[in-house]
Amino acid sequence: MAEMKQVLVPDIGDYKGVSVIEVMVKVGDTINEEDTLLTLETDKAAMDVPSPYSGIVKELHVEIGDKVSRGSLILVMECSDAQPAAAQAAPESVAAPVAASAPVAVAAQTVQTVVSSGKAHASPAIRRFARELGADIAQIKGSGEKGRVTKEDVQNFIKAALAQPRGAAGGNGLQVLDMPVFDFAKFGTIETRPLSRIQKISGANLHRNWVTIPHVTQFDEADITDMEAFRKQLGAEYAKQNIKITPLAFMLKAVVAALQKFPKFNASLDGDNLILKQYFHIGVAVDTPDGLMVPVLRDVDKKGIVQLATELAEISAKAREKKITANDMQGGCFTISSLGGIGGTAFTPIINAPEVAILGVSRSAMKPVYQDGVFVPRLMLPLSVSYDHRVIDGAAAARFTAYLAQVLSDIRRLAL
Ligand code: CAO
Repeated sequence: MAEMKQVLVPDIGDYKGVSVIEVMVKVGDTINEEDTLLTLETDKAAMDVPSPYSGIVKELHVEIGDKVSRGSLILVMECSDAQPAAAQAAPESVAAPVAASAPVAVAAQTVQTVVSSGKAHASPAIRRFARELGADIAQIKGSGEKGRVTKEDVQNFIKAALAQPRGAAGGNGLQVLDMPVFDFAKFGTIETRPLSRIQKISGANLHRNWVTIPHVTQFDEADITDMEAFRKQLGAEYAKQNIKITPLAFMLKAVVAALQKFPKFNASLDGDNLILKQYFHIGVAVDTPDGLMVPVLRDVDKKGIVQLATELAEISAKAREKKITANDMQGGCFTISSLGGIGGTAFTPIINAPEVAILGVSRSAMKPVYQDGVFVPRLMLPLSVSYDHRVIDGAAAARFTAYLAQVLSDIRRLAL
């Protein structure tokens, strides 16, 4: 049967006239035994007052700023269940103590926690509330007395976080530890070199793309034996005009053929929409002494291998001579990062947002390939396609990469 019970301020040691700094309940709330009702603060300690009963709050007799002492009436509650052990053990006029065994000692410990954080000023109950909602109390601006973080501040912080747009442009709410500061000189001689402007800019972009895009990398190999034979033949023809035909010019064309067959790879995410592009501008990662740059070759679908080889040489020279403009690096649909001239068997390139996929090319090598019952030596090119899994499924990525390998293996397909 329902019973009305008074909840009083419990034993709080020798403190009298203690300030109420937080009231966690209101009339009509259903609360459980041990839920925090309010937080009190003395000049030395902040302490939570838990509920000795489960029930419904019928009357509330305190508000923030009130001064209370042991025995002050906090609220009247309608309880339907049997009285809990803690309440039974308490003196009739006083509800359960602040903490079950050693109230003041526990409260003092709580204060130590509050003070040691050094950043946010918040009661233990508010800290717990923030923790339960996954909010970092240190990031919440307090609107209460002396900048104290209130329950409303935590709620508003969570609401604001939820209202932020998802995706690369929105706040990502990553809650990670700060990197510790190391004194490297303690362990040996060091030299400090500032990062170049390009390194700082590309580093920040790479970091954002790495943490905000769910990357998966698909690996495959293309048999480029025939392509290489043709490239060498073409290279000899154009050498007198000083045009170097590198494998990358063929890859640009092959990538466009694959983008045309799989349009989702030639897209960008815009909120809940996918923007499918009908142009084919391909970025090429260029290694420069000052860091990584990604100039964009325009309308690759409309250009031939020789023209692309020429433009590639021009744009990479421009990048290395620091003559590249912001315009030269904009509007890309897909990026190729080729480390083939250097080495390696595979790698996992980072997507160049807002693009949704990137091709990494490693060094080709002669390998024995089993064909018609015998092993034959073939020149195999490793391909690594990283893709945004929000846009592209694994099966589509496998088909795209296999198709790319197929086109490179038989470049006559570029003419189709
Ligand atoms: N396998 C084997 N050899 C390859 C090859 C491959 N996949 N790709 C290129 N090569 C060869 C070329 O044929 C050339 O050989 P020769 O000098 O004997 O003709 C040599 O490697 C050097 O090629 P290159 O670098 O001059 O030309 P490229 O078209 O392959 O690359 C460019 C141009 C600008 C992409 C390249 O110079 C570059 O900067 N690569 C680095 C990109 C990068 O840093 N990516 C990482 C980004 S993430 O950090």
